[in-house]
Amino acid sequence: MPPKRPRRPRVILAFDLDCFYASVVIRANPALAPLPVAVNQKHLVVTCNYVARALGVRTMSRTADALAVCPSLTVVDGSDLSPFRRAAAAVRATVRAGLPPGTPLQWLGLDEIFVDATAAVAAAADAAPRPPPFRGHLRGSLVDAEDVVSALARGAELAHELRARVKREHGLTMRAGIGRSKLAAKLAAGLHKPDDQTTFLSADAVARHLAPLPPTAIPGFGRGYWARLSAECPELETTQQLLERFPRGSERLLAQVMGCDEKVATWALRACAGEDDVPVTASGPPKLVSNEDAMGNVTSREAVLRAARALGRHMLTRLADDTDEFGPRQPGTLVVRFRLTGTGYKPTQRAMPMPASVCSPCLRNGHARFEEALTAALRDIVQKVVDTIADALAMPRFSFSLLGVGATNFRAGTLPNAAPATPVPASGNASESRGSITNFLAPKAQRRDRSLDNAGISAAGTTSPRTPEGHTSAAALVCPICSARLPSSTTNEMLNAHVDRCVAGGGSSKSGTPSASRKRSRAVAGSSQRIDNFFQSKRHQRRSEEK
Ligand code: TTP
Ligand code: MG
Repeated sequence: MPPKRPRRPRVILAFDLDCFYASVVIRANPALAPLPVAVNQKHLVVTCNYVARALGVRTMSRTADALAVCPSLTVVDGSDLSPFRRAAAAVRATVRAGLPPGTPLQWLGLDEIFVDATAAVAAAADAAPRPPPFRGHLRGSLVDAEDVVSALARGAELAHELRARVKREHGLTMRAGIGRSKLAAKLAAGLHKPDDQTTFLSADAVARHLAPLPPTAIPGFGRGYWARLSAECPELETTQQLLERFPRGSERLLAQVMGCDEKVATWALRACAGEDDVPVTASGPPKLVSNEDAMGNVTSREAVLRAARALGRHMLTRLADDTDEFGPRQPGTLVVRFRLTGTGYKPTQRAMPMPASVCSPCLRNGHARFEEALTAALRDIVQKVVDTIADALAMPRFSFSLLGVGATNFRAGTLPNAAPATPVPASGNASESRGSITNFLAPKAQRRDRSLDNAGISAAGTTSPRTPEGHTSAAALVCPICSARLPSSTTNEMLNAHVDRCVAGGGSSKSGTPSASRKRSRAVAGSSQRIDNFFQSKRHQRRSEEK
């Protein structure tokens, strides 16, 4: 038997950019650096620099309150996320370039990156057996096995190099956490702010750090669970007390109390003890690129069209940026979401084949015909939006409180026969060409189904994404997101629910129903996948991504 290769110690790095949006704003205007600076979105301070923090400004406070606390605060509008998205992509590219090919890299939101550096560190050990001295702060004692300590020291060195590289190339600072798990690395990254790094040497050190803290200090331990737990066991305040009250073996009982799966309870107890084996799951390009605008009450056709144009432009520039980062891909489906004032919280959502102009190979940053292609694609998107909301626009009075467009159902590569950008007539704006808008979505019978009180996607949107415009088959009931063929007995309501699930899951399963695909992915990923989702602790992340 060949000798068993010793198991390599796991090394995980977590990076978090310092006061990210504020740093991007200050980089563009360095004169702001010594001043207190806050970034405002919808009357809230979504972040502020460390100068402002020292003067008492708090993230997620109302901007008016922040100004009361710190009258000299410079408030910058952060509603356009494009500069932040671009900065995040550039940082990701630099981190990726500083790692051996194939190193798993996962990002959460725009400014957090996890790296599984196990293989990179092992390769460094093969090349230079003497470990470097530790960089940054240490938590725990150096009593663990020598190979573990050396691997963590190499991980800390790698984190230091990557941070220096990002600072040099992009003028942005980030902090790092190093540990043997994502939990350890993530918690370590929060310990010394800004522009610094910390290593947790052992699970014990993580447990000791968590012991006096409430379980909600564990990334992913939701407040809902905590509320149920506290209601049942009001005496519990810390993770240590939780471990004493629910020792190993009482996972089922804890699951009952928290109202969760036993696997989640097992994960929670292990996390309290500083243990965690959730993998770093390599991130890929987003499955849904969408922009949405909660608009107050928009009552004029012109304002709706302006919003549609702005949203479409955002989506197209994001698609072009994604092409820079991930290579070309074709969005098969356009998703339009809207909400009429007074119709509840849930927006109506319709999906339809993406206009060919959006798949133009000219829609790449730096392409000579980019602007021309963008104009043509924008015109087509606005037409689709107008078509989708035509019933509302035709009413004597209407009021929209939300509008959104998104691209999904991506396929890799460029279309070999993708239509080149078509020239736009000088007078060809969407409002003027209303009469000529083709309702490619549906034959008449189906069009009737698209009444505005039908809160969701209509049967009209259920054609195959690759069906050429104007040649919709009424018989085909195919989900435009996951391409699943649906039984002819499927009602509109069932269809809406199906498409909602697909879009929410960024779904693009090649076949089968979303629930079948969910079951499949569950079988593959097991509980760790779901727990990994818990890791996305920042509530704002999804919001930022969907904006
Ligand atoms: P964070 O990493 O939470 O905060 P930060 O980078 O600003 O500061 P820190 O140095 O403590 O890491 O969030 C990253 C960015 O996400 C932040 O710069 C602004 C944005 N954001 C929102 O859009 N909404 C929110 O609710 C929060 C908290 C942040
Ligand atoms: Mg940050």
